[in-house]
Amino acid sequence: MSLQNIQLYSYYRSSASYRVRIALNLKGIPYEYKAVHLVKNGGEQHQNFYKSLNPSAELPTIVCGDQVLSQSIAICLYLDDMAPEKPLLFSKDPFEKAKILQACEIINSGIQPLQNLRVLQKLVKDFEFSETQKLEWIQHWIGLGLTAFEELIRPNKGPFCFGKSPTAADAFLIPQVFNAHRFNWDLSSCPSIQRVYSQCKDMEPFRLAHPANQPDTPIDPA
Ligand SMILES: N[C@@H](CCC(=O)N[C@@H](CS)C(=O)NCC(=O)O)C(=O)O
Repeated sequence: MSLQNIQLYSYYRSSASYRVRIALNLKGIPYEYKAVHLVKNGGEQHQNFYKSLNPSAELPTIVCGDQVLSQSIAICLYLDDMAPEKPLLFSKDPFEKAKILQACEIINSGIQPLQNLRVLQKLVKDFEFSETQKLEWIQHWIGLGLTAFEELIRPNKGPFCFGKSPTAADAFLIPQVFNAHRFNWDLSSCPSIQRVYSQCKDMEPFRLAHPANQPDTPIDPA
């Protein structure tokens, strides 16, 4: 896959898509936005066309010609391998790279899957969760994950998660902070995360990737 003419299958509020939007912007790689609505008509991610790109029926997916890739960590690693001359999302140093992956995985495996749409739909449909129970569930997993993330990055002086320039850890953290705000999880116990958020939020690669600024953002986002 060359990094020319990339298409990104995305949904404005999908946090995993938001990570890849930030990563592409940080690396200065242009892309065409292909919207997949996760809710409309039972979810366009379940349509055959999209499942032929990603059998997991999840966003994001990048496509370039006949080359197709999903899973945000895999995509970010690939972008670094293909464009190492651009700012790196992971470090060249093996240990620093592994620490960045550790941070990404706290969000990618420890929080996001537990608040994913299909999980919440199952809790409501088969276990009769009320809106209040659903919110408590989401807040519980956000709290566990972000508290661990805070401990992980606290020894660093910043201003980003791991030093003076943004990495994949920041590209994963900022969408999760968006969800913490969305689901009213109080970040006051996480000063390092708040510092990173203040640093990133107005930077162009992050601002352009924000759910409020996407081609499929509704005029009145719920
Ligand atoms: N680990 C995956 C997570 C992908 C994922 O769960 N995407 C969500 C949106 S953030 C999705 O497409 N959910 C659709 C559904 O639950 O039906 C990644 O990093 O790309």
